[in-house]
Amino acid sequence: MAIETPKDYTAFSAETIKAYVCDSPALAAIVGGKQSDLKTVEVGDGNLNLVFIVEGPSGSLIIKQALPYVRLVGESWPLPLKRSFFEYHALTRQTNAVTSGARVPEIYAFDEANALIAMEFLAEHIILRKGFIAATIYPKIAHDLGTFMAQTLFRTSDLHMETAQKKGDVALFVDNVELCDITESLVFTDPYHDAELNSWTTPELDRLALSLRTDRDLKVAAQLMKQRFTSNAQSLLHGDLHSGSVMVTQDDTRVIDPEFAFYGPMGFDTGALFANYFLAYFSQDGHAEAPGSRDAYQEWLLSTVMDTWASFETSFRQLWHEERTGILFPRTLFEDQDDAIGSEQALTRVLDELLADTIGFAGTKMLRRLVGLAHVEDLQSIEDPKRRAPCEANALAMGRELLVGRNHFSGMGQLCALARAIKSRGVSL
Ligand code: SR1
Ligand code: MG
Repeated sequence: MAIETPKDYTAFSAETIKAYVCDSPALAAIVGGKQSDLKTVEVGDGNLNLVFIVEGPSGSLIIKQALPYVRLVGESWPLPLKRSFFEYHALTRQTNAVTSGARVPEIYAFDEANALIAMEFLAEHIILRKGFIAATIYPKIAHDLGTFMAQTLFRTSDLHMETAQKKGDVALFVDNVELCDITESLVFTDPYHDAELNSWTTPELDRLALSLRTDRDLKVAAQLMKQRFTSNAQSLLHGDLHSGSVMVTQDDTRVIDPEFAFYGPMGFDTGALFANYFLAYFSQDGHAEAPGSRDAYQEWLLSTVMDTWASFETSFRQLWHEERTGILFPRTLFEDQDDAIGSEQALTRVLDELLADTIGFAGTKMLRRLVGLAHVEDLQSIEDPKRRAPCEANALAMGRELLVGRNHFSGMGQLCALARAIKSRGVSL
């Protein structure tokens, strides 16, 4: 289906963005100087958008602009510009929802006609995924991301929000149709049939990749998770919370790029992050400078899995006790009747369900990065397919176990034990 691009939209270049910035009083005041003083570069390396760094004598900023098509594929795959509108509104809600831990960049301006957001340039930060590839330890990410997820997911849910506001917001974000459609196809369906844009390390991974299509338990599980994705408007999700959507320094963590935002199941965001921790884990053997040289880093990744969930749970429990002001599990049924045990029982049930969702979604998010359209740099940057394929085979085995066995894990410790066991026995190609 062709999507019409509005007439007043211009896709900028590193050169033409200079005049745009100078013509905007708010942006010109940040960068300072004249047009000829500005240094600009286009640095977008994601799948969808243009990203410009603009530096002037007084300051710098980032401009992220949506293209009317999928950058990764080209103009043959049109994609509406309105994703920028959803990203902007998700960023404002996340700004309000987070009071500690990871934050989103400061937003300077939103231009709906040009599908463009101007925001803080995080010059010192790098993309977390690149940090993982370089085996860099980030001591704060577990706390910061666990807290970010708990705060954004709890505070945009029926556990906290006023009902009219929540339903109004669900109605606003439900129009992010095309981005949801990408997820519905690319994450939940395409890996399990001969979708045109699928790819994998061939021929090494052929047998395992093709086995997904005849794995009945796996296909049913993937569709059950898809059903939870499409039919469960629990919270405002980031919608694409992988390690490429996180920027870090040693002491600061930021979450970027919520253009896939919509109201969906909490476990989709948490699952995405844990999937990417495990993808990073299995990729390390392909980056190891000598056998075993990344073992300690892999253990740090697993400790980060544990600590992120612990931080998420701690923060979620605190919000449950202090900010449960919405329509679900009202205090009138529990605390106001001196029934603290009932409140704890309900919280345990909610967290158990969330853990199972997290694990199931994590499984789908791992598998799609191994045999679907969009792969991850953790694995793609292992140049030798003979080294890459065993890492991918291990990750594929983990993804399958998580998806099919999602209701049978008691906690993140079991997932870490499974990851270690898969690494140590190695999956046959
Ligand atoms: C066609 S877009 C492919 C993927 O890139 C984004 O990061 C999302 O994960 C999407 O599924
Ligand atoms: Mg993105």
